[in-house]
Amino acid sequence: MKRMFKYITGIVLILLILYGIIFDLKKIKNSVDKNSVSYNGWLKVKDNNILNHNNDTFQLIGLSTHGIQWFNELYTYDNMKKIKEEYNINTYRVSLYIDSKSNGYSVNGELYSKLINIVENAIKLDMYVIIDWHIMNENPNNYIELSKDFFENISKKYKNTPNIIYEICNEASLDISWNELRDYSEQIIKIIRNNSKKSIILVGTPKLSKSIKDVVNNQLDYENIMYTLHYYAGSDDEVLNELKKYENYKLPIFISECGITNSTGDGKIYEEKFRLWINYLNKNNISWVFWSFSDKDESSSIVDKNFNLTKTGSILKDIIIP
Ligand code: IDC
Repeated sequence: MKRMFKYITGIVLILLILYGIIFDLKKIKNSVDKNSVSYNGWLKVKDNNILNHNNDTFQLIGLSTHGIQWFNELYTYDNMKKIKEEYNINTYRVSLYIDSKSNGYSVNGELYSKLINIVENAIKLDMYVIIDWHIMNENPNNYIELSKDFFENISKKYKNTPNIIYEICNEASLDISWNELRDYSEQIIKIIRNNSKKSIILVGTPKLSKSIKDVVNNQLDYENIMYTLHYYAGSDDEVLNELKKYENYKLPIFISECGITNSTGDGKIYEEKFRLWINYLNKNNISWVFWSFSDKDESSSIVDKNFNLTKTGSILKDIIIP
């Protein structure tokens, strides 16, 4: 009788332990963040899609910083964490302005360490992070040596880091042809690829990154390249038209900047148009980044000086997490 009792208690104990293990495993499985870099790993480009390391399609959705020479204090780990959680985003884009008028990197070498700090915050948050060489309405060749040097250093530093995505020219001015831009891009891509074999590289397109018509039949001959388009709801109807027009080409497109205002970044908010735009992107699994994560007093900013969401910030939240 005693023996029987011991035997049954033993079995019950074993069952309890097994149940505990299974329950814990389930908990661990449920707590895996499917939006994170740990889960998705190195990304790759296949036709017009981004795939994660299990070859499942994946969409990046995120926010772009404003110029880090002006708003560096805003991009602390805590603030970036709050905004990540508020919006459930998986990507930050860090804007490194280059021009001297904006006190950019060409005259302000200190920005390098500021950029690294923000990139490191994003890595700690297990997010993808786009390093944006923020050429603004200029010829990227004006800074070609600086650009080569920068991408050589940074791609060496991050050659084994799957979080990093390189954007090698934000917006080239209207007078630059695709051939010229393509040539610039090829020089920089070679440098990055020499260090980092797999990272996705985002290439700016003509007309301030608003036109792919010359790109579709003259693409770069490298893997894991995507072409950027920028869209502002108040001024860029033609960008959406162009996207639709060239849909069949399966060009890998990345929307590295889009906004709910007109292209000045200020003034009226175009909520309806912006919603239609995002619907189109989400339906087609096109990755997008919003301008901007800043508290500047302009209508494209998502937070105010007290770090509360602005009207734009609230609309965006409702769009991302309906
Ligand atoms: C805008 C900022 C604005 C700043 C201006 C010049 O919102 O505060 O005064 O740049 O530095 C872009 C650019 C991006 C612009 C944004 C909105 O890439 O730098 O930011 N925009 O104008 N392309 C189209 C729109």
